[in-house]
Amino acid sequence: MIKPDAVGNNHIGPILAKINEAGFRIVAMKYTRLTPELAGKFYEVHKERGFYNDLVSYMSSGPIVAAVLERENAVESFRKLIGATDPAKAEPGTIRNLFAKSIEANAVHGSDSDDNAAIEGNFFFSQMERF
Ligand code: 3AN
Repeated sequence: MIKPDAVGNNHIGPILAKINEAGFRIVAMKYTRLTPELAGKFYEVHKERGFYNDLVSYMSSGPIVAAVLERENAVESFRKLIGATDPAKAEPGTIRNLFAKSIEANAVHGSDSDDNAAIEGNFFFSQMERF
């Protein structure tokens, strides 16, 4: 997912270019906006964390881009490409190092396991929308 800060700052194009250059295939993609209810559902695993309410309002504050990506070893490779959750700690050249503003407004989301990638892909896309 490309988050509201990155969409609002016109970083969709440069981020997609980085994703393509790193060898990912985009198999589904949409520009949309999460309602607070949907953002709350997407981040349900973080419900007990102190930052949950802020995260939900932030993630529903503007449009996002959701995509399903394919590549060998995709989850690990993508997390390497995006860098650490806190952009101040993200390696130079990573997407969060280049485009993120803060630990909350951190430009992109990546699934943390193959199982969650399947769940999160199904959250945004039906079978018909994947190629
Ligand atoms: P990642 O996105 O790197 O997998 P998670 O899953 O631990 O990180 O956190 C999910 C999202 O919650 C992050 N992308 C970020 O927007 C937000 N977040 C995580 N930790 C914090 C924090 N300490 N303060 C504010 N927001 C946070």
